[in-house]
Amino acid sequence: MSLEVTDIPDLQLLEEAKKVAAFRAVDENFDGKRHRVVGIGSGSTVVYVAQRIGEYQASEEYKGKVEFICIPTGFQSQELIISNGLRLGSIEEYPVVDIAFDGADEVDEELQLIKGGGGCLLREKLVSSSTKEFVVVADFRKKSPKYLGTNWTKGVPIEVVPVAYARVLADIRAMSTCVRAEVRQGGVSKAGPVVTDNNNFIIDADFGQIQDPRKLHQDLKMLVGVVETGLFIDNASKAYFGAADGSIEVSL
Ligand code: ABF
Repeated sequence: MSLEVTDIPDLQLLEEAKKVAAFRAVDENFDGKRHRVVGIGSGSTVVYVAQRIGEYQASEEYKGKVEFICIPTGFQSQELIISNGLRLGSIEEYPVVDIAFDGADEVDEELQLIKGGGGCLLREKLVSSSTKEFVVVADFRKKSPKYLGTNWTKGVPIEVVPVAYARVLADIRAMSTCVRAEVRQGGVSKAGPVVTDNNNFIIDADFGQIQDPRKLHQDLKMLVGVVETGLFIDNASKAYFGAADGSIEVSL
């Protein structure tokens, strides 16, 4: 689909919304004296998180005195960490993270999330489960009016081991709330399944409005071959939503 000239101002506003959310989230939550190990998530909003933390690292206050260690959730965030002059660490070296910032596909009123639209859900969940504070940064479109599954129709990403994909797909399609489920296509060759950083496949499953995300997550995790789901339950401590007019909404 080609972009119309009239779409460009909206895209710029959306970008501004992501930037204000990310900058505000870092400014209000990141404390370089306490937060030495920092999780940096994936997606387009977290780009501005890495930029802001890079600015802190380069500031008079921290330059040459303190080095933040940044833990990535995938290849893109690894590149972000490096390109912003930050020190790259790994979750194997630092299994306890002080604070982490990441985007989301949907956020409900209880701060339960759908993540994994970018395909990094396992590592994102590993980092978000290993951190003391998990701050979500997003634009206004990601806030669900009430239930997850309301805003977007992509559904819940589910990471599965390749050999089990057909079995898991059949099990998910047999669930009473499943509207549809497909293996995500468009990997490197564009003709086959997307392969994650962990060499797994992703199934995108649409369950319509999700009234009990915890139960759905548990049911999915019970299926043999499911490695992780994109339902992030009780992980987030705060969410920052940037609006097109530059204002911010914070959910606690
Ligand atoms: C990652 O990036 C994913 O979990 C989520 O799917 C996505 C959000 O991206 P963006 O910030 O581009 O909306 O955090």
